[in-house]
Amino acid sequence: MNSINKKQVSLDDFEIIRLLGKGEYGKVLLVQKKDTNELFALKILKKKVIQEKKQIQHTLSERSVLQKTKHPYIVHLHYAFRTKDKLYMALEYCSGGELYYHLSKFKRFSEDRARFYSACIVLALKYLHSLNIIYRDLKPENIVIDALGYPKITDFGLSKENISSIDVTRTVCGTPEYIAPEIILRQGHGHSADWWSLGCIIYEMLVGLPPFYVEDRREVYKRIIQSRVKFPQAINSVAVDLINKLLIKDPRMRLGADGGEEVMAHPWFQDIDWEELEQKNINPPFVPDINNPKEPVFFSEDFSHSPIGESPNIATSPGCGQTFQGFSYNGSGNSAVMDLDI
Ligand code: ISQ
Repeated sequence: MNSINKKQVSLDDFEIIRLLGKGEYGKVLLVQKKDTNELFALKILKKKVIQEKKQIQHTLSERSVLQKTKHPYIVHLHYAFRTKDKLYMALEYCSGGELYYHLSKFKRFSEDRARFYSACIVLALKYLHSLNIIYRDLKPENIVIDALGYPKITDFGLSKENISSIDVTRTVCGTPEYIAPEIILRQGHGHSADWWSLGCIIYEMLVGLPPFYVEDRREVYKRIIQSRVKFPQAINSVAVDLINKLLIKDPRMRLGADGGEEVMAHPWFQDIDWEELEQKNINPPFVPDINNPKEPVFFSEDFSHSPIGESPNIATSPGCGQTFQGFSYNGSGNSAVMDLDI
């Protein structure tokens, strides 16, 4: 049952500007809403691919997570709608591009820049955990930078809601380099899995490569489970201490196991004013130079010449199946999560 009163949006309400990214399940377009001229990142997922890949629960989870959340360091979902064969999510557009883009361009960040992004992500994770949401798929590709230089996490396809640390899930998913050992070992996982991924990201921002990186995927898994992480000499010992504590193999012993406050209290974050950061009152160390937000410069050039055509906008009809019922959302924020009938 859909309790939305406002007019439902559709693809017709947006002008397509450019392709921003492409993944296994669909693509992300830069679009402009015709009536307000606002820019959005429109994430488009093909229902067929999602169904084939048994990703339905993930997709609905992403929509429902994003709809629930309102946080300065989490991308906001403004609208969600569907057609006969696609699902659309109009997300807050972050014109500074993916963290991954900047990391691959500069190889690594200064300690201050790495600390700033890490601290914002700590606040986002602490907030998600307070809602009993485990992110599970934290990686530089899933962090975008807004026009002011603040990072935001996106892509909630893998996040699992309503899981307490005791009531664990047993699904293997996520990107190998950042995945926690307890997920690989199918020992069930809780909030600590996200603190592990944060440790991997801090390492990558400071060192230039993920901590267990090697070409062979099986070898990555082996290293995650068995190997101690090695650090180049140049890395600050306080940062090394934090990363080592976030990369403790036993999730119960890992920093953050007793809550995000433990991570916030680590000496590496000593100079962070957490309250000011939560209010976005701290100036980001890097501000993207954006002349024209409609001409994205911080996204991979691979996509800039790709065709961006969208198939005709066939409105949802009663005959299109009930599988994705409950997906649509008009941004009012108070519509019920509706019937996620999977
Ligand atoms: C927001 N802004 C830019 C790119 C994005 C990609 C995926 C999800 C949200 C985004």
